[in-house]
Amino acid sequence: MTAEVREIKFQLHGDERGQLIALEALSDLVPFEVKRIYYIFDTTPSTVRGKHAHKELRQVMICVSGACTIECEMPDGTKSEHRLDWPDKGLLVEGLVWRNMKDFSKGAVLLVLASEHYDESDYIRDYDTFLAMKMSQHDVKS
Ligand code: T46
Repeated sequence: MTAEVREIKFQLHGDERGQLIALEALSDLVPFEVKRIYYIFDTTPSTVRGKHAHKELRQVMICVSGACTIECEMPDGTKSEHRLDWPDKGLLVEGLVWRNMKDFSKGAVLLVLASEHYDESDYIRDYDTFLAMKMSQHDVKS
């Protein structure tokens, strides 16, 4: 699984009644079968969640209410920050990406579509292990 982080803009179907967004699995915007959905809410502004990477998991994150920031570190060391502050913004995160979720606004709800069922063995929760794994991934490619 090649690591990837990509911002996604969903199509709005809006009219005078309000907005609607439809997401379909196995599409350009959600390029996997969705096997699990979870959501994070009732956070505090100072909370930092995540602090882990995944080996194989593919996910699309959407802040369906409020806002939060996703901080990512790629296997090549590239770091990026993505503010999800409107429901038409999504973030595709795949493979070995160290991620932190932070700066939650009051009432933020972060919805996540995931390609696999929950599996703790897919998590890398130790940063030094992530560094070692990213070094070996980088070495293989270079
Ligand atoms: C991720 C970020 C964006 C389950 O039992 N089932 C689940 O599907 C999930 C996601 C979690 N859990 C349990 C495991 C822990 O005991 O819920 C507890 C909290 O999980 P965690 O500390 O991993 O939560 P976050 O917010 O740090 O990370 C979550 C996802 O776990 C992770 O895959 O990419 O959101």
